[in-house]
Amino acid sequence: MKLESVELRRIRLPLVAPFRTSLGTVREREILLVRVVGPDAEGWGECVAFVEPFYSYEYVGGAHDVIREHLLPRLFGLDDVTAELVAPTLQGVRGHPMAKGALEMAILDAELRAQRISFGEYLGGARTEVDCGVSVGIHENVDELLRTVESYLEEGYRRIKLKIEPGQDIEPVRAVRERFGDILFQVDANAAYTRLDGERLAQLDEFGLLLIEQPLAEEDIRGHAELAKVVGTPICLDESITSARGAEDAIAMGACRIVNVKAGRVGGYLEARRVHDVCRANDVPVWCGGMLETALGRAANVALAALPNFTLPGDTSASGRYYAEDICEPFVLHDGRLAVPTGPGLGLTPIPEVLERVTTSVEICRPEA
Ligand code: OSB
Ligand code: MG
Repeated sequence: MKLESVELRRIRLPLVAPFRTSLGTVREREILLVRVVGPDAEGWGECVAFVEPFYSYEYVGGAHDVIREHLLPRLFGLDDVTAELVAPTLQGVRGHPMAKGALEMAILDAELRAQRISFGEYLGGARTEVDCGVSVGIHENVDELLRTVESYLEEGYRRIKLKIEPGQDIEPVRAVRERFGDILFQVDANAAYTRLDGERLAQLDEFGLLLIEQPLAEEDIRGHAELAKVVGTPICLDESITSARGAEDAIAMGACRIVNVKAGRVGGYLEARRVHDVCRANDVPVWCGGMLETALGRAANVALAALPNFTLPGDTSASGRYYAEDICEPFVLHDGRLAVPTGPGLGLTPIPEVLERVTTSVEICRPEA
């Protein structure tokens, strides 16, 4: 496909409730959407960067800028752009995986729509629906936390993940475990601990957690390997895993026994599938992470989560966990699961009236004449 134009659209969506992590609190999402247009197909991508560079160095304004100034000129130069060509073509631009991943997603959507193949089929999905967990923010007050968790369990979520940080860890975990018994339960620290916190984190062992996600800094692979010697709960990496090769190395060094896969973090769904593949070859289970996506990004995540080595429930929650009104037909939980879309490409597109209402800016980019 020759790219004719690319629309960079910014939208703003309030979250149904503030989401507090050790990195900060998110109250609303400002999201960059990408629409690519070719001669006989168009496709949509969602950039998972947040408005502030708090999860990684990427942020929505920077992603928008690097796409316009550095990534699109390279893609406009190709006579026949395919999703497979995006990463190799953009290799000369260092970093910016979320920006690159959004473009690859849009191009893959356009390509698969034209071929009438779904994301799930293309990626190699092994199931028609996926088990869903939910990520629960840090709550100041244990009673409120228990009420939040209870309502998610009543909705049918199959796994609870609790955000933790030093001082907001042992007691909330104990309270949830005591109240709700034998549920699938894990925690995510978003790099809030240091190498000196081994003893504190080992105190979580008695609660039978599935995993501890990203306790230490993104760069600290060795620290995670050291931690794994004193903490019995399996360590899972999120921020640290930025490529399939990095995943292979982290596993070889004993830094993680489980991997959280987020396509945006590794530069797109094709690299995400490679992360899945190397983990599978190493008998390391993976699960699908989330970045508070709209239904657009969620559709791709749910397709990814259908691959065979996604054996743990993901942060693939229903639309209603995030947004009162989603930009596409919402994902609804059935018996703790979401259905993998079956239509061509992502299988859904934004609802025009809703999209217009939440849009804050639109920029159209075209190849130079
Ligand atoms: O670390 O997984 C994370 C949200 C924003 C940034 C980072 C993370 C998260 C979540 C929420 O945990 C996952 C979701 O429900 O989309
Ligand atoms: Mg995480």
